[in-house]
Amino acid sequence: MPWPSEIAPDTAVFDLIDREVTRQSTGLQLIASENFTSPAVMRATGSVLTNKYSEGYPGKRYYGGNVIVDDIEALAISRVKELFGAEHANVQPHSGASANMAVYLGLLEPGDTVMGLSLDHGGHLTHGSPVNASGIFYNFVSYKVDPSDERIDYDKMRDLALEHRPKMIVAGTTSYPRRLDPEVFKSVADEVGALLMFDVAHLAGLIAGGAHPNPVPYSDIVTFTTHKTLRGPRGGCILSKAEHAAKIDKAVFPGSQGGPLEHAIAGKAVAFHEAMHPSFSVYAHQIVANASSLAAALAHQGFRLVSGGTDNHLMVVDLRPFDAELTGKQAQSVLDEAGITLNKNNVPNDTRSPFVTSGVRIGTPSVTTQGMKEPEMVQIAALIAEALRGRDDTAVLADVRQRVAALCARFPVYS
Ligand code: DSN
Repeated sequence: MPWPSEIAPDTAVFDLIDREVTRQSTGLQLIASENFTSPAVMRATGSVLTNKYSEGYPGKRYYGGNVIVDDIEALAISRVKELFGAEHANVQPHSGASANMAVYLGLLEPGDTVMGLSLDHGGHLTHGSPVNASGIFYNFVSYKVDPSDERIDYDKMRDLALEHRPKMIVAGTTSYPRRLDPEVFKSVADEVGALLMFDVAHLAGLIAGGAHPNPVPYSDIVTFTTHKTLRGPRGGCILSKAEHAAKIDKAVFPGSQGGPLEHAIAGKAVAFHEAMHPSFSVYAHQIVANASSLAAALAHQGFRLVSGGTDNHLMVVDLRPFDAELTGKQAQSVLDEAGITLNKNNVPNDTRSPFVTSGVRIGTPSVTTQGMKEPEMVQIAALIAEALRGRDDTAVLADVRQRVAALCARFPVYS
């Protein structure tokens, strides 16, 4: 029996995919957690590996026919261990959230006390938000940024750790523009006898490229996603010290997942290989240089940068000094119309709700993959400011939209 699409191509879906190709290639993609993955990664991800069941691990599967899959997964594991200098790797988590939950399942008991950065100060849902399983099953205590400089208050974090004696400290961020200091986290974790987990979903590519300190030597566990700065397929990964390997593997499978997505694992293997190439380090450093230029240019346009700027791939922009009436929600929607894609984001101690917000988060991984550099960052800041100033004027938005498309046409991502 042939597949139905052999007879009648599914134009409904493929037309929509074509429209998404156009959207991605004619607009500016500034969501800090997104990137353009390579054709090689997409080839692996769209391969026949999607047909295979392979519950278990290389050499210990519950199904036959895994001799090639074993080699693929073993290759992904050895590459990622080499890339980050890790003792153990599990490449099966379907996402960053799955990776984090597997770590908690493997190393904690329900009700254990854990510390994580508050979501509204740049942490992640899976670092103890009350609406997430992490906050439902574990007793998370949140540390915060210092209101005076909007950087993590390491002294208060230590005080909290001494008070609450957590079993684990989670260091990790989704909208924090500053460097994380693995040595400080390690010293606090050691002082209170806590396990240290770094969630570097956002930073993995910068770490692989040497543009951010590597927390692996300091941490019991490091989790990350493979599709952000690392530029791989959508998915997650867990690195650990050898002593935690058995517990982590058991918590991923059978603890929290069934069959691994071996097509995604093959895509991860390709991405790890690409990240080992010397050009990836140039890319990672350019992401940071671009973010720094974009932040400076936005400040010049009258925006306030949370913490005064950025050390990494992203910035959180406080819109209030630019226009006290403008919310993050409105800015996201106006900029969408102008072909500039980013997301609304709370600023620390925001008076507006997470659905409205006073800020936006902007990242440079995608535009850097396209080959844009510092001069284009200055143009992007001007386009953002112009669209937001003229947000009630459809002609202004149409004009910005056109100039955005012209800029993107100079930096085609897929030929
Ligand atoms: N959703 C991701 C982000 O945008 O930062 C985190 O999981």
